[in-house]
Amino acid sequence: MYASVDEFMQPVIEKHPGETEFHQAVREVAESILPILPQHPVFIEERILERMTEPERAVIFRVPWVDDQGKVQLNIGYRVQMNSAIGPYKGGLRFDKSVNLSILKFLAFEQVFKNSLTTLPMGGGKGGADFDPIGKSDREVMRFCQSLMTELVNYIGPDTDVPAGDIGVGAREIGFLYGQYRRMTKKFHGVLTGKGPEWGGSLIRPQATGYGVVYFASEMLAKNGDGIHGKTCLVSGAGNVAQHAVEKINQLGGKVIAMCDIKGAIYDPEGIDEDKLAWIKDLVYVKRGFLDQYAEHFKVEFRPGENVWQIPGAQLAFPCATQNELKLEDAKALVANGVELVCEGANMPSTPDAAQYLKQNGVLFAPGKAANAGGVAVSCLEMSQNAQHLYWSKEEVEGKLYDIMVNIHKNCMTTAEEYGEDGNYVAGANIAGFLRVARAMLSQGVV
Ligand code: NDP
Ligand code: 2IT
Repeated sequence: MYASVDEFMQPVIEKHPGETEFHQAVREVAESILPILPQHPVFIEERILERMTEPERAVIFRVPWVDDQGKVQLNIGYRVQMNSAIGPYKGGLRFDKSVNLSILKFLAFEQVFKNSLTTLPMGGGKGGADFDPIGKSDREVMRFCQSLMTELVNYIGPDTDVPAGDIGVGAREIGFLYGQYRRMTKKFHGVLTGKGPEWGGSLIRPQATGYGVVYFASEMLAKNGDGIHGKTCLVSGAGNVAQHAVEKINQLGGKVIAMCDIKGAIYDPEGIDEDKLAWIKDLVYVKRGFLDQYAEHFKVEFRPGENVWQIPGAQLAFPCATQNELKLEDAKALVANGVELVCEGANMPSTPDAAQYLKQNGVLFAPGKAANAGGVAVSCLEMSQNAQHLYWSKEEVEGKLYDIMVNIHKNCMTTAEEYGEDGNYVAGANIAGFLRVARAMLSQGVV
């Protein structure tokens, strides 16, 4: 047994040098799991946590493509297949210029615990490329997706590994990827999720992550007899997760006064209502524009290069953009401004010191791997529908999503309580996610 988290981390850092995001994600889980291992000596004996920190497989490949000027462009493609003890690898693809192996390993690692929490049969994986979609034409995105899939096709399948969207990968990209997969394999089946509703996509999948995050926050507040109604909120990001979080907050009677993207933040004290949100959806997905245009159009304040966390007047905060976007100084501003709850829509958006500061100062804090699991959960519902060759109604899927989020919340709470960490959603999520995968790995031997 390890004397400290540092001792556990030492070989992880030595074997995966320079992968800071991956180290951060593993350390956060180790902090929750190492203290409970003495209650499960067989997991120590069988080195379950050590095995979980090593990907089953990671592939890296060249993605060449030709731009609109006829020039050859080159990107790096990846698929990290982290753990398949409880089901086929499942997790998104990210296209962003920051993508590297460390980021995808952290995301794949988080995905293992998240997918376990859903209680559905999904292992964890993640992939993507250092491709920057900003400023690329539809044709360029299509050629890139076709080139990426020409290699990725070798590693995926409906019972092997089922990718989906993430940052920079939405309906357009999933369409191009699916088209190339179908052309190469001559198969029409559920190999990707987040597909269009006409060709196998589940209703509510686009909304699922954002809606699920807000359902999770509602459950956290309901514990104290409170709710979203009448609350003022900050939401970072302006993409898939952020937009649908705003939509659900509005539906439940809350008000969102700020959002942001890579160019900066908008501050709209009157609230981003349904009509303004529809304008943002068109801006982001049709015009491929940025929020500075919202500020200009609706005559509200734009804060160039800033995030939303310094903006006063809110009680609830939803980080829905990217990893490490909420830093210690932001956490301090949130506490000083009276924020009561931080519910993570993005994966690992709070830095470790920020998360600790929020918890120490009495802010209700939910980690992404629990709160944003609604997206992958509905992805699994999409796989079920595809396997049965039928579609479920919007109401049916949203009802199942709601039940799943309520259950994840309950599981995090009761597990935290059981292990003496009452009210600690981070410990509850890590332990509950770990136990299911650990038991499956134990049953399946040293593989
Ligand atoms: P999108 O690409 O749809 O949106 C991402 C948003 O975040 C964009 O508005 C983008 O701005 C902004 N953003 C990205 N990087 C930065 C940055 N460095 N600084 C400021 N803003 C930034 O992605 P998603 O909404 O799908 O994903 C958001 C987060 O949620 C990610 O952490 C993802 O891993 C996580 N997630 C996603 C799920 C899903 O189903 N899609 C499921 C669970 C988690 P701009 O457009 O200007 O680049
Ligand atoms: O981080 C995530 O959970 C996702 N990007 C969604 C994964 C999925 O397979 O739907």
